[in-house]
This record gives sequence, structure tokens and C-alpha cells, in this order.
Amino acid sequence: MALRVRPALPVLAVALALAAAATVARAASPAEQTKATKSYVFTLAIGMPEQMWTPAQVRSKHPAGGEVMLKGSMKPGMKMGGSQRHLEVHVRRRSNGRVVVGASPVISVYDTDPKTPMLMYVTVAEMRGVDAGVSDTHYGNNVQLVPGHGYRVTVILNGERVVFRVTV
Ligand SMILES: [Cu+2]
Repeated sequence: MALRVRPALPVLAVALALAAAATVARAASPAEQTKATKSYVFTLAIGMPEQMWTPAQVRSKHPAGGEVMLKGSMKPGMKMGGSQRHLEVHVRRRSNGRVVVGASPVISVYDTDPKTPMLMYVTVAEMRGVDAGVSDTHYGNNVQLVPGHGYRVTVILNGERVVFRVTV
């Protein structure tokens, strides 16, 4: 018995390590795309839902992870669930590479699945990682996306527009 069990363990360990590595890779760089307009460079990232905190909650609870909302709010009625994703857009100024803070981009998500075409506007919050600096400032929210569906994500800032195509 022992002889049969022992060889199985390393295999299982390898499988678990691979699964963990895959999970980490997805979480770190889920679906990241960059596009530029005349004045800005936009980077879209879609990952697993983030815990979002208000500045007051960060001060009182000292959370180890998640993101702090500098402006805006978590979309009301959004439940943490299976097809929820964190959609965020980082914006840099093209002229000097600096992160754009305090902006109000409009972000919309269009489900391109022919059976369920739907346009929704993201309730845009300005946020950054609780343990990150100003350079992590970005815009977005947790949104409901259907795994396997293709989406067109449009970002408009001061009349400049980029369109990303993603599959969740
Ligand atoms: Cu975020």
C-alpha cells in the first residue's frame, strides 16, 4: 500500500502546485490590455472581485487586502458571486507618463453574445490597493460578467475614447 501511495503524493503535489501557479497567474494578470489615445494611455484589467473599502473602513479595520475607494462607491445591489469580476482601468498621461488621478471616466461594458446583447454602464469608483501608493490609482468597480462571453469595454475620458475587446 505504502509503495502505491508514495509515488502518488509527488504527482498530487505537482498537480496542486500547477493549479496554484495557474491561479496566481490569472489573478496577477487576468486580462490586461493597453490602448492609447491622443492624450492618454489606458490599461484595462479584469480579475477576480476585489474587496472594496471606504477610507473610514481602512482607517478603522486596517484590512490587509482589497482596495480603498477614493471616490464613488461599490455598486449597490452587487453581490459577491460566481460571475462577478473586478474591472479596472489605469490611466496615464501620454505626455509625461503620470497616473491620472481625480478623473471621471465613463466606462461601459457591452455583452457581444448574440443571445444576450446588453449594454451596461459601470458605476465608476476611483480606487487603489489598500497597501499601494498613488501610482496604483485607477477607475472601475466589481461588475457582473458571464464567463465565456465576449465583451466590448469602452472608456471615455474628456472626449477621448478607447474600445477593448475581451472574453471573460
Ligand atoms: Cu480596482
